[in-house]
Amino acid sequence: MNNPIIEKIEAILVDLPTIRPHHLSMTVMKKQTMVIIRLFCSDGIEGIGEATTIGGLSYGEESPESMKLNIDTYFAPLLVGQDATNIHKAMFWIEKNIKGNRIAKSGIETALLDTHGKRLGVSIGTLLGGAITETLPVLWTLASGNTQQDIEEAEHLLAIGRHTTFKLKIGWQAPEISIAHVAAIKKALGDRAKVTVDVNQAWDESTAKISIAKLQEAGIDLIEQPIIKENFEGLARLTKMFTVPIMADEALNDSTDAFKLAKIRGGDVFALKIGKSGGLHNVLKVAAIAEAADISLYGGTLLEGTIGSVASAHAFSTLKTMSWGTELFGPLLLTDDIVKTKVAFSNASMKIPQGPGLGLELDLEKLNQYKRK
Ligand code: MUC
Ligand code: MG
Repeated sequence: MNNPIIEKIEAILVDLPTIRPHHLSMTVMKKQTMVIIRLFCSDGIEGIGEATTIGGLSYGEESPESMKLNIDTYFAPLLVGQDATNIHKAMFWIEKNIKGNRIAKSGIETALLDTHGKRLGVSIGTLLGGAITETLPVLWTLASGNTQQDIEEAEHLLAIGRHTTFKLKIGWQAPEISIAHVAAIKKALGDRAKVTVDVNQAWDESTAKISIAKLQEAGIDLIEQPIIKENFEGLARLTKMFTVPIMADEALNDSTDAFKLAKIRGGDVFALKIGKSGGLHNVLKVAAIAEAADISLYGGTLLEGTIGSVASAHAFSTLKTMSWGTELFGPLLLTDDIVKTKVAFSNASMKIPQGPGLGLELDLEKLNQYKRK
């Protein structure tokens, strides 16, 4: 019997507004652009995937527009006609012929896993060997750009029990202003919430030394990517210098980075992201290196919508321990969704859909409404 083949791949740019401006050190987001992938197979099964980055080209080397162009021009011709049931073989073929483009690769792998899960009637977590959990802790990022508004947002989310950990995006203002902002929020929330910060590479190493000391003093729980991603040794020096844990985010993409960082302990915690690593299988390789080096795990996001967030959740659900929880709140930052049943967030966690594949269904009307014309 012949296995079903991949017949067609579509990459669709979808623009969804955010619920409020989201301030990061490199950009202010007022909308998110997702690349939604539809992968059609000869047995009539369609799989979906998502390739999403932050702020056009301000976060990394792939933009939504470049991902669509590269999927249409390079990925699709390589995949059409290939066995739709052999994900490792399809991804090996892509890897052999396409350099970089890890976020696009992650979206494609997600769509392949979704089709195969639907075909076999099992979730992606099951396809990956089995999920250890059906829920994951999820924090919320406070990034309105205004200290008082952030406090009010956190108070509201604490009151309704949706989140108990808050990540603050800093580094877009002078260090002393950023630190005063963080200290004010931590003081207001006290022991009722954990507070972490993400500097998104904004400081040089000497600024980081002075500033992290103050953040540690203010009771901050975790410091994410304080310095430029290339400075692995600096990350190792900061990790050694402070009690407050340091997390590698932009410095860490695939398992090669993970190995280099683990060898010098560049970070106490690794931020896992399927997009950074080039897919679900690859992110689990990063996790394996972290586990071997006794480096803690954190489930990161590139602010994907529901499809990318659920794909990440399926991968993370197969890990033994995610000590620092996840930040898979992307769908909650958007004003609307393009899937029929939204994912449930409550008690500071996400309930991972358990249906076949991703466990999601595209809402074609919504897709059409938000699709870039
Ligand atoms: C990042 O750098 O971690 C995660 C949460 C958020 O607000 O931005 C992202 C990206
Ligand atoms: Mg980060």
